[in-house]
Amino acid sequence: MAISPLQAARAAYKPKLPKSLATHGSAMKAAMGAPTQSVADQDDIKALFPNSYGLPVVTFDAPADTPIAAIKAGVILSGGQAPGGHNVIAGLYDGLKKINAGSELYGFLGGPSGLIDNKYVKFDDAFIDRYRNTGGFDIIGSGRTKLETEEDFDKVIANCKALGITAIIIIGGDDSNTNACVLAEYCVKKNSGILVVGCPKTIDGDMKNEWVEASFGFDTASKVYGELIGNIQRDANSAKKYWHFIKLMGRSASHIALECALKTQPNITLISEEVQEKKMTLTQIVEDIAAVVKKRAAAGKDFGIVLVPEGLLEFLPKTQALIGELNDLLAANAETFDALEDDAKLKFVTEKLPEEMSAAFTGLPLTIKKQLLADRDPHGNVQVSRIETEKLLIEMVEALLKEWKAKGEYKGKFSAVNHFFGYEGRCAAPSNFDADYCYSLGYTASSLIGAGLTGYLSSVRNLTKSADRWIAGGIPLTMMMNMERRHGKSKPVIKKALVELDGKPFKEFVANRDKWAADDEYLYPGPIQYFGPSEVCDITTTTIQIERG
Ligand code: FBP
Repeated sequence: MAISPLQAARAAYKPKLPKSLATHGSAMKAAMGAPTQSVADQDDIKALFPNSYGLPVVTFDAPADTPIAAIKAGVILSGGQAPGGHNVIAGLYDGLKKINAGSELYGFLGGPSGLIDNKYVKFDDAFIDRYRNTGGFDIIGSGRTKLETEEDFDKVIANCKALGITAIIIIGGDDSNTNACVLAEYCVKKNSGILVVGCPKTIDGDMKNEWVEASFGFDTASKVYGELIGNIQRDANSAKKYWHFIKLMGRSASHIALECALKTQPNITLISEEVQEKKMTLTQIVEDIAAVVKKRAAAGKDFGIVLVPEGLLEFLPKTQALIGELNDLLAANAETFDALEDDAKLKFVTEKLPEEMSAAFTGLPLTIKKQLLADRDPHGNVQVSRIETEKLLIEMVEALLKEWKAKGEYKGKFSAVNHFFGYEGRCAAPSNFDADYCYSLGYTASSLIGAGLTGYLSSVRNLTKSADRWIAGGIPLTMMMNMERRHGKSKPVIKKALVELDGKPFKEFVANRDKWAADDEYLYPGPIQYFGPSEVCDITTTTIQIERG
């Protein structure tokens, strides 16, 4: 198979590991910390996870006391693609072989459904070598099927037992690791002898907490978007005739938008969490944007850049309540609703919604209404990547500027271009940071399994330091759980980490945004560099640097 010169050069890259693992290999002794609590709803979570609640945080500093027998493990990639997934699998494979050369790794195909339907491949050296340091999830594919029912779990256990597999590694985001947590509990309850370990993946960056400093893929994806935004800024600043509205992925939290703002210093960046905190309406957001357009026009600058987080609409209090109501309504009437034609769907919803919500729904443009009624993902989430918020904002800003112009309050020219950066970043060749971090996460996952641990998330910390100073270990999945409403029911799920408005990265942004709005202080990060000086090639995200000093 033909590969590009960069792929050939990257194939030879040797990812760095934390010193403890690089020195002792992956057969490690787990140093146990104190018992833990879930982030919220402790009584509910404890009752739902009696066998895995309260486990201690573990770290790996010293080698295992005795040799570990060969392990047969199975791995899945779950949810949206994120750069570095292949390196997690490579690290896991190498780690298992290092524990015992007789170990074997199976990859289940197409995400969680592969585990249920028993579709798998068996890895060997040549197979793994083809995917080292490459982007994408094409090694085994991914999917968003939810592992939820006892029937699913029983099939997973039966399939693993038939292959002799005693450990499952789930590489995924908050929803997928929720699956991992529930499956781990079930496997213990059923005395199955199968361990379950997760790895923190998602470009959205919202699977983080005190112990998980970053989800993998966030660094590479935001670097790709940063490059593209920088290029557009140069173009805007050269042509001086367009306002670019750029929607950025991140289904819920605005971490990507904030990171890209700090990297590129655009004129306007909306942060959904702030919009929610200030209980802003769409009209207020539009007025704020139009005010900046007007001010810049008065200074002779009819151009600029606006970054829009993908999940914005879900954070507008009114729309949020509307989406919550729609989710419950659609879940309760799924069969009837699915059988209706588009127009009938709109009518059905308008009639069934409470009066005030129905009015809010009716007031939305038709395209947005249809997008809000589109299928939920298997975890019950609105598929916000399909909602064209950036176009909606352009339309509304344009209309308001027209009004101001008619009143003689605005004299500029507003010509806008819309963009959506999402899929462009999800399968990029992982940055050195993600290549190292992912390989270390996979290697650490093998150590967790080797130590006989289940219900854990592979954790590699101290990420602002060089890789040799990273700390490898595991954190209990139940520690991250709380109760949330999904598909109209209260369910245990891993809590999403939103942008903290009292956190240092957001404060840094606030301290600068007025200056960035008026002046053109654009930064041009350029493409990811894989070879060259460390200060260019090995930098972590701006957010972690600011957060962790
Ligand atoms: P994960 O949370 O599974 O990592 O997915 C994140 C994401 O990339 C979001 O940013 C985006 O809204 C969504 O996936 C798109 O999903 P899909 O790939 O199903 O279109």
